[in-house]
Amino acid sequence: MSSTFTVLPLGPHLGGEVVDLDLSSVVLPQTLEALEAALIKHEVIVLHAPGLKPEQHLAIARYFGEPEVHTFYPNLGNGFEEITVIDSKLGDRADMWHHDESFLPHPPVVTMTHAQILPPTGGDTCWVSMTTAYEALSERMKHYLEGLSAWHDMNAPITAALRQNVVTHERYLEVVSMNRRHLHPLVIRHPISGRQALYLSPTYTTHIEGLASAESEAVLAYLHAHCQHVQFGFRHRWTVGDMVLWDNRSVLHNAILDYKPHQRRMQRTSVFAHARHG
Ligand SMILES: O=C(O)CCC(=O)C(=O)O
Repeated sequence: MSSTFTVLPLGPHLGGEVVDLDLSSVVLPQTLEALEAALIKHEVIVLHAPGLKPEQHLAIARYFGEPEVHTFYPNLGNGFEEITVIDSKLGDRADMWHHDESFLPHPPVVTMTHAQILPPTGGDTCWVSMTTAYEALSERMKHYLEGLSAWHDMNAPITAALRQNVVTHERYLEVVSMNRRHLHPLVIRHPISGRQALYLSPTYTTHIEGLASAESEAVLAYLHAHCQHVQFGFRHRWTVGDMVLWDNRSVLHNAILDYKPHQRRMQRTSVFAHARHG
């Protein structure tokens, strides 16, 4: 397959920088195919895309899946409802380790975020390779996790946010009334690469089905600590115009909130699996 760009690895396990990409080519099938191959391999890819137009943003998104119109974040509107705006000035934040919307039965497979306004310093995003974290476990531990499933619950972070006094009680009730939670295997297999990955997060995962509460807490605490080993991670310092794509089946992410009172504004789209990827 011929590609019109080069991918430089940003770390031994995850992260790839796409260089020499002609932005006018991002709508071409061979470019999209090569971007997908890079994403599957590197799990997170960084494109330098200042001036990327909303229609190009959506052309990339549509190749990877069915773009989501986000339930509660604002969007660009005017035909670009699938491009969500996450603006710190509106109080929006994502400083928590998570897979996107893992409380859904079929969570988004890929998310792409395009930096619009950045603070002078800070506001980096971090990712953890959950495939590498899984592969680093002992064979005995992998065997133990086989067949276990855990609940992912949207109520968990909103309850924490209420206790921290960073959301209103009305917002808390609104989220809780949606009652969004789902049971997912603790170890998933990527449908394209075939690699296995841990699938849990300290944000949404509440307990492991079938274990006593103390057992579940101990296993989850161990796995969360394991995933925090720095060698599984990658941190991106944004420049305006950067577009980062990540594969929610392979990585966890966390957007660091360390830049108040400055503004950070991103345009992002997450996509649900196309039928072709099951
Ligand atoms: O703003 C970021 O860097 C990532 C935010 C995030 O967690 C998301 O868009 O899902």
